[in-house]
Amino acid sequence: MPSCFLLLGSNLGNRLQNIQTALEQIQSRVGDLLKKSALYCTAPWGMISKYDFYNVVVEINIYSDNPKEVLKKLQAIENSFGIPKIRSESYQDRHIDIDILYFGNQIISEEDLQIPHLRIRERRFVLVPLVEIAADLVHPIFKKSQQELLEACTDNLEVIKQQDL
Ligand code: PH2
Ligand code: MG
Ligand code: MG
Repeated sequence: MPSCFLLLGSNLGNRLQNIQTALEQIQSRVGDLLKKSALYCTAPWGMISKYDFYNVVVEINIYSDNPKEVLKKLQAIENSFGIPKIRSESYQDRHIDIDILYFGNQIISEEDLQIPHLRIRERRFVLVPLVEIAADLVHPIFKKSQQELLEACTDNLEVIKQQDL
């Protein structure tokens, strides 16, 4: 089974508890947790919000080789935290957000699913935890390691290590 990298984010409620609960649900319904980055406190990216995020990147060994099935399960986990009242095009404060960053070496470009995640290289809050657990992992399109992507990243928003998980 391919190994898959996920980003978890929370900026509402008990952020650490939200992330821990989501990780337990991922472990029981989606795949075995292989590696976990530390917990990072990160400034809101691409949105105006009073609330900083907690972000974590994990590597999992997924139980299914079907990315659409994995996406559905992750969305079900997100929805168990409550469905946002307003459907909006812009980013919103969230109890939990789970994004697929990489799914093995697969490249998928569909309306509801893009893998690798389209904005990895623009986001320090993704690259810092990724480098912590997978510095040498090569991006299947850009052919650059996560370390190289971080070195080239021009995002200056704060990413501060909070604690180990
Ligand atoms: N997620 C977003 C938009 N902005 N900023 C930070 N720091 N962390 C996130 O997880 C995040 C964000 C959309 O999903
Ligand atoms: Mg997201
Ligand atoms: Mg998302």
